Formats: sequence, structure tokens, C-alpha cells
Amino acid sequence: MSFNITRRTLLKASAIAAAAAPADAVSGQPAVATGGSNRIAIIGSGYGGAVAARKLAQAGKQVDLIEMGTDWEKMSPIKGRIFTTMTSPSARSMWFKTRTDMPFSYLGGMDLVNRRIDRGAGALDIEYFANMKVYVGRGIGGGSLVNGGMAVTPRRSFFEKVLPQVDAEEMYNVYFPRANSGLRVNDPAMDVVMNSPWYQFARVSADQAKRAGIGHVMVPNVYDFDYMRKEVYGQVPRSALDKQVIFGNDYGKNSLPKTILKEALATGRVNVIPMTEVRSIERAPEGAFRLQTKTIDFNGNLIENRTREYDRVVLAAGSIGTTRLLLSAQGEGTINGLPDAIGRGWGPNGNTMLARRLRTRSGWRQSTIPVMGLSNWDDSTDSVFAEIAPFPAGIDLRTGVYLALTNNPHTGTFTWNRGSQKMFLDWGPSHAEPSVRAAQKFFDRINRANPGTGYRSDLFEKHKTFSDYFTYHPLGGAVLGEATDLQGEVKGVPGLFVMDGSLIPAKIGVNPFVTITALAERNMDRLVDAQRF
Ligand code: FAE
Repeated sequence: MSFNITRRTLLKASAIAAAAAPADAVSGQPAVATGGSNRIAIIGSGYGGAVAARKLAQAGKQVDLIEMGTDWEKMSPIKGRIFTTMTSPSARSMWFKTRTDMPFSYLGGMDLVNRRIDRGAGALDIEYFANMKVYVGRGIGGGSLVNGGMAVTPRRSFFEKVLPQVDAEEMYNVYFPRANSGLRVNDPAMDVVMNSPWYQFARVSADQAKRAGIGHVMVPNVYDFDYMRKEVYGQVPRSALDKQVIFGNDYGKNSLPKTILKEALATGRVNVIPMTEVRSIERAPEGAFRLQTKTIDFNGNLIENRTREYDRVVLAAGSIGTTRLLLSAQGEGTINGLPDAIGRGWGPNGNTMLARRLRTRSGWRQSTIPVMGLSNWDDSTDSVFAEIAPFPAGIDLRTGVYLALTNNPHTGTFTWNRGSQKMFLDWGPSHAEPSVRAAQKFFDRINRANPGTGYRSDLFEKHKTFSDYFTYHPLGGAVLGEATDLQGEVKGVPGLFVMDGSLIPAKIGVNPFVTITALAERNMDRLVDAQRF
């Protein structure tokens, strides 16, 4: 406790000093020219990119928002829909794949779930590493297009352990409330959750956990539960109740293009450049950043390769995308002075997934939006926060599915290989083992309290009971205060900023986008106040 008070006092003192000092002294970075004429690029349009775009545009700056994926708001509907359901995928579902690759790929141990699809610039992508598949969203809105919308503010005690370099008092008083309101987070509608057939799967799992003395918590979401209630009564087109989520939602979900990005675009100062991947970043001798970009059409045909020049660059390409751009610039020597900390402090947010035979009906109709979590979280390495996830297969599999978030002490490191021009990750089953152990202890207790129930080992690769090879929640790679200063400006490279999940070291104990948003809000406030743009 005394540490916290001292730290907070120090942070307050430095904030007061910041308000009075010239820009270079504020950030501790070498001075760069400031003024209205700067050319600013934001790379990536997920949570970090959206907050950066809105803040800069509202501060009167013109920005280019460069995104490798599709501008889904501008796509024409096919049979009334922009996005596909999980059971009828198409080229719009996945990023240039000929077959879907779902987290649950197997039924009865056989690959019965995935479907052949045409290649296209679809909404869900997977970044493959030796022992880890990282699911990410592609398109204007990033992960907000494909995620489950679970909007959870972390326990303050855990936040303080993970990010002691950040003033928690300010985060919990100012930035978490701002993030929740900007993202339009709302609480689940209890009438829908407690009575509708679409949430039988959640009620059954919560009942079984209760028998083991484990309580459930209701989990807020960005999906509009008033809309969902109308879906239940058949008054509006169905989305969550019609198997839409990881390939995108047409209705009900307040993804970033409906919230923060919409506000950013309303300023008229954000120039959206979709279907354009930043392939590399170089610092020119006179100090500007040169981005090599590649623009394609939906089918992957090349439109143009181009060099674009900017004075300030905000990296918001997500934990994997941002880390790759920084590591390649370091490895290829296109930016000098990048810190050694780049690539370090990565983790899958302690993710491990599992499924249980419930011995009772879980419902053939299942909403895709999770609303309950099971928790024993006490910040120890036994801690588990398990979202009760749907399995909307269209038949009653009498199965409970869970995404367990754990407090895994391990971190992974990315390195750059010049020969292959690729990034490698040192992460394997031994790194994931503490997550599996904590989840197993937790769910063994629930199984014991419910005779006849048990694990399913026929849904994951290699008949695994606990998935230890994929994540939805990549975090770290350019950690705040280590690879960057305390506001997100890359150490040793003034004018280059990181503003996404790579700032958070490895885990945060809950689903991460509220924290990513709140931290970006905090950092952007500080950077704009300090005239770093
Ligand atoms: P992110 O949203 O990934 O945005 C990065 C953007 O940069 C993307 O649009 C990329 O296409 C783009 N990009 C990458 N590289 C380049 C490049 N070189 N050039 C141009 N553009 C580039 O980053 N989190 C929750 O809190 N609750 C949930 O319920 C939840 N469910 C999830 C379910 C799924 C299936 C998935 C995949 C994720 C889920 N997440 C959830 C995680 C959440 O979406 C993720 O933490 C955030 O989206 C990360 O935000 P960032 O701003 O870091």
C-alpha cells in the first residue's frame, strides 16, 4: 500500500511538472518539431486506432487512418447481409483462406465443423506461429468486428499488479468510465438471460457451478440488449440470435464503426485508407517516417504499391501487427535506436478453452453473445475467470463451452528472422501449462459436484481437453514504460507511438478491449496535452 501511495504521489508530481514543461521535457524524448502542419498516420483501426483518430481529429489534426482490411460499412449486402453467419461462411468470413478454421474444429474427433470458402478479404484472420494461433479481426473496426463484445473492466488490484506504472486512481475515475461510455457498454437484459431459450446454455452452466460453490457474474457487453430482446420476439432481423459473431454481426452490436470511429469520422479530418497494408517503416535521414504500403482489392489483386511519408506515426495494428512492424524495422535496420524491449512481454491473456458434457440439455438455439462468467479470481496463480461461451451448432450437443482467462506467470518473446523476413514466437505447451492447470483445478471441482458430467476431448486439435495453442486476446510486445515511455511514445524514436494491446504485458485478467481503450484514452490525452503531434 505504501508503494502505491508513493507511486501515485510521484505520478501526480510528474503530471504537474508535465503541464508546465516544454514538450521534450514532458516525454523525456528528444524534441521534434511540433505544429499544425504535421502529417500524421495511424496504422490500424481497432480500439487503439479509433481512440487515437478521434482524439487527434477533435484536436484539429488531419490524420490518415491506414487499415489493411475491408471498409465493411461500404460493402453491399448479399441476401440482406454484409456479414455471414457461422454456419454459412463465404469469402467475407475469413482473411484469404480456402477453408474456415474455427476454434472448435472437430466433432467426435473429426473435422466436421470447417467449411470450404472462396478466398477474400474476410473479417476474421489467424496469425500462425509454431505453437500458437492468434485470432484477429480485419477491417475498419479491427477486433470489434468479430469479437464477443464482452466489455469487462479489470479488478483494480490486478490492474495495479500488471500495470504499476499507470496511475490506477486516474484510470478508474476517468478513463475506464470514459471507455465504457464511449463503447456503449450495457448490462445483459435479465428477462432475456433468465427466461429465453437462447440462454439455456448459460443457465445450465451457472447452475452446475453453483453446486460446486462457485458463483457466476453477469458480464456487460457492447451488444445492445434492447435490440436482442426484440430479436427474441421476432420484431427485428436477428444477428446474435442467428449465429453471427466471429465472422461479424449485421445488427445489434455497437462495434467501433458505430461508436468511436463514427465520432472520429464526423469531424471530417480522418482520411480512411482501407485495404492498405503497411509493409514496413523506415526513418528517412531528415526525420520523416516512410511507410511502404500495399493496396489490394477484395479478391487480393494488387491495386498499388506506394511510399507514403509522415512526421508522426501511431502504431495501432494490434499486438501482433504492431510488434511485427517494430521488430522488422529493428531487424532490417530501417529505424535506428529502437529499444531491446520490443518483442518482449507477450502473452495470450492466459486463454485456455475447454468443453464439458453437461448430461442435460444446453439448448439447440444459442445466442452468440456471452453474458455470464464463472470466477474464483483472487489474483493468485489459481485464479480463473471463465466466460460461459455459446456453441451455436444448431443442434443440442448437451455441451458447455468455456473460455478460461487465467493468471499465467509466463511471457513469450518475438524475434525477427532476416532470412525468412518473419517474426517467430517462443511459446509452447510448457508456457501454457499454468493456465491449463488452473483451469483444470477449477473445472474438476464443478465436474465433481455434478455426477455424470466430464470433459470433452473430441473438439480440439490432437484430442486436447484444454486448448493451449490459440488465443483471442494477444497482449504485449511493446510494453508501456519498457518499449515506450509512460505515454506510448517509442523510446529512442520521437514521433513514433504505440497505442494498442501491445502496451499491456501478457494478461489483464479479463477480456481486454475495455482496458486497451481506456489506456489509449489516457495516453492520447497526455500526448496531445504535451503537444507531441
Ligand atoms: P485490433 O482491434 O486487433 O486492431 C488492429 C487493426 O490493425 C486491425 O484492423 C488490423 O487489420 C490492422 N492491421 C494490422 N496490421 C496492419 C498493417 N500492417 N497495416 C495496416 N493495418 C494493419 O487491435 N476482447 C474483449 O474484450 N471481449 C471479447 O468478448 C472479445 N472476444 C473476442 C473474440 C474473438 C473471436 C477475437 C478474435 C477477439 C476477441 N477479443 C475480445 C479481443 C479484442 O477484440 C482485441 O483485444 C482487440 O480488438 C485488440 O485491440 P487493438 O486495438 O490492440
